[in-house]
Amino acid sequence: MPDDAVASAVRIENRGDVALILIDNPPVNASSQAVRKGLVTAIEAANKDAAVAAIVIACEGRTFVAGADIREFGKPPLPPALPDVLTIVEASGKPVVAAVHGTALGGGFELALACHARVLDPGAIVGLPEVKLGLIPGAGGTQRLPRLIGVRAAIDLAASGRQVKADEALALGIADSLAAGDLRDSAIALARSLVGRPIRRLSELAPSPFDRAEIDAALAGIAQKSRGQASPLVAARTVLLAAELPFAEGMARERAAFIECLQSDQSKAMRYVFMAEREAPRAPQLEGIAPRKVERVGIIGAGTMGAGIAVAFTDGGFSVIVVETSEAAVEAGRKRIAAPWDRQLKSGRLTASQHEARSASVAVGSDFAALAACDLVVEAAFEDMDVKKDIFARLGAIAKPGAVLATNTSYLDVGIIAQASGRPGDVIGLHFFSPANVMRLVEVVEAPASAKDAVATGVAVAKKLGKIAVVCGVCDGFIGNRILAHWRPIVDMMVEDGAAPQGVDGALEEFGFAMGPYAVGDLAGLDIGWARRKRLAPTLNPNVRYASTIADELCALGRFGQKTGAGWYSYSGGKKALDPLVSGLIDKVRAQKHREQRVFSNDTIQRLVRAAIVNEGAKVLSDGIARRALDIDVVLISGYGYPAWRGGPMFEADALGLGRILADIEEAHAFAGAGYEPAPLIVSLARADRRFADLAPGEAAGGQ
Ligand code: T1G
Repeated sequence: MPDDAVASAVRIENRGDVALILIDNPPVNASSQAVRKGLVTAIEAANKDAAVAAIVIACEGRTFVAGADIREFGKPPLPPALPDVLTIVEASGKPVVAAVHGTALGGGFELALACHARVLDPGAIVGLPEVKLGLIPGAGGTQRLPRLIGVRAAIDLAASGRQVKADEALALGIADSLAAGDLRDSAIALARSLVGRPIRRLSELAPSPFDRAEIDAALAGIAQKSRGQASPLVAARTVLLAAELPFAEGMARERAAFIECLQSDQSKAMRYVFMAEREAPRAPQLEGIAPRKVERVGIIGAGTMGAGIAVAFTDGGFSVIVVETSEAAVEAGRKRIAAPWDRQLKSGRLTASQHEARSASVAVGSDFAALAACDLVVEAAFEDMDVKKDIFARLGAIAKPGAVLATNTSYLDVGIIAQASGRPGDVIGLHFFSPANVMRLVEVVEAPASAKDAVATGVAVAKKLGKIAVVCGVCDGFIGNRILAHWRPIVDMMVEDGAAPQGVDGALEEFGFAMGPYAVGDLAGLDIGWARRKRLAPTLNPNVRYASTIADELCALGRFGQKTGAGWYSYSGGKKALDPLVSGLIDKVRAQKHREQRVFSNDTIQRLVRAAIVNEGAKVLSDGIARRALDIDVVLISGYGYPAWRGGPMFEADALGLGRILADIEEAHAFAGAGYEPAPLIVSLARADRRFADLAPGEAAGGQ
């Protein structure tokens, strides 16, 4: 490590008798090897300097240390290890105060805990998000934090990975104070006030007493909520060791558990997802393309999606106008838009003035011409091609030159909509996921005529909304809904052949999905899929097994799910319950179709669903709808709840190996029939795989 790299990463400035140690490692001051070396040098120098009475550690740029350098993981460790650096910081004979701003996360928060006191900027955030990488805190967080805030609170933070705002950090005792003025001045003043007083080192404290039954209940809750991911429970149990072992032994156990997690498949998968989510918006075809400027945003339609999109853009700091078709719809839309802010005001997440400012910055009306002033217009009207073509014909005529015109369609051909506008170069798809102000994913649809800077504008806007943009091409359902429309029927076939909807839901929740497909259908509304099936009915391929008969019959009875109080399940008083009418309906359809019944194990359900997802993902890739496998993984994880600790379907298929995934794809094809043939890409990759070397050139592995 060259000395100048260390010197540029960490330097000391003297503030009278206080040594101000400044870390400067853009973009997020990750504790790289240079930072770690520089910290040791600086702490040792400050302790040797007789003119120094106290020490402050602060960071340049937008944030205090945001964690260990993720890019070092999986490579040979580079000394000094962060836990050892923090031991040196904490052992300082002179008081050390952390001046925390931005997001002090993971190793950054652990550095702050190794200091003897902490001053937070009022806007600062702290947290231990290691579990989001399949890890646990590995530099003393599980041992110091419970000694500061208690075991129960420390378990909550270490196992959930949640972020803690400054005022909560103060209330928990994490922050000694919040900076009233300049952060560094406040920290320097606090450091001076500690001179000559006993130094409080967390490692020397014992956690306060706690209720064991409460902890056991918390551990059980964490196990249940983790849905197959290991590290949250490991983190919680390691925190608990702080109450059972001396600090040094607890640190040794933390290190061992951290290394085990670091080497786990789950952590490799989650670290891939972390990088994939940041790589996804960097679509290769947009390199060097500047987005257009967007300040004023227009939204057509204030239904569920339109209202959610309006909230997302308003929360994102844009000026928003929403257009509806009638005064009644305007009024209803206004209420729908205000609803999340009303809830946040009630729960204290929004102040009254913030609520007022949000409501004031979105105008809802029925004057279509008002959209002419917008830089971006997002259409979220009824999911019908004729309706959308009419809207885009009108919009194309009035929107200002250079405005980007986006449709929020879930399935329809954006290319056709674009042509209707008369200015197809300005038209893209911005496919938000419901609720649009919550879900992180946006599919940015590049139609054949879309100008590259229009697509780049969609990506840039998504990032400003704090969302993850994935650029895709035009096909029925783009990436996510196309794959959903492919694997969803396979579970319906299982239900026709003997599986119970609740059994399928249970198997896929055991796989790691937050909710099973039948519960999701009831939540989203069964009428949406029904409308699509009716739209596609004339184009149905008679050779492909039709598996939506039961769903169609439920819809024909007006059972659209939670919104009608009944769907696959019944919902009285908001409680989901099995409904004998549904099992009767299933038996009737099974008899009508003379389906031979069989038992489907959880393993079979999980393997065949994953196989169908991977297989259609491979077809999405070979069709060029997605350019990279990571695009598919990011869509399935952030839009459809595929468990991140599996890395996404394409990552998991690679990890499983072509032989296994191809065998599952072939089993799915044998069960589901036409439409489930192995994708050429997978077959060709399988042929390239040494395990298929004995295949005669003409003999396709997947029965092509
Ligand atoms: N290491 C290396 N690079 C990082 C990084 C990290 N920890 N965090 C972010 N980056 C890069 C990121 O890849 C991107 O680079 C750029 O910074 C901006 O990130 C021992 C073991 C801090 C809230 O999990 O949550 O400490 O792709 O686009 O939206 O116990 O980054 O542009 O080249 O996300 O403003 C624990 C992870 C690590 C925090 C900022 N810490 N980072 O969000 O910017 S494990 C974390 C974040 C650990 C210890 C354990 C976010 C952010 P590029 P960004 P952002």
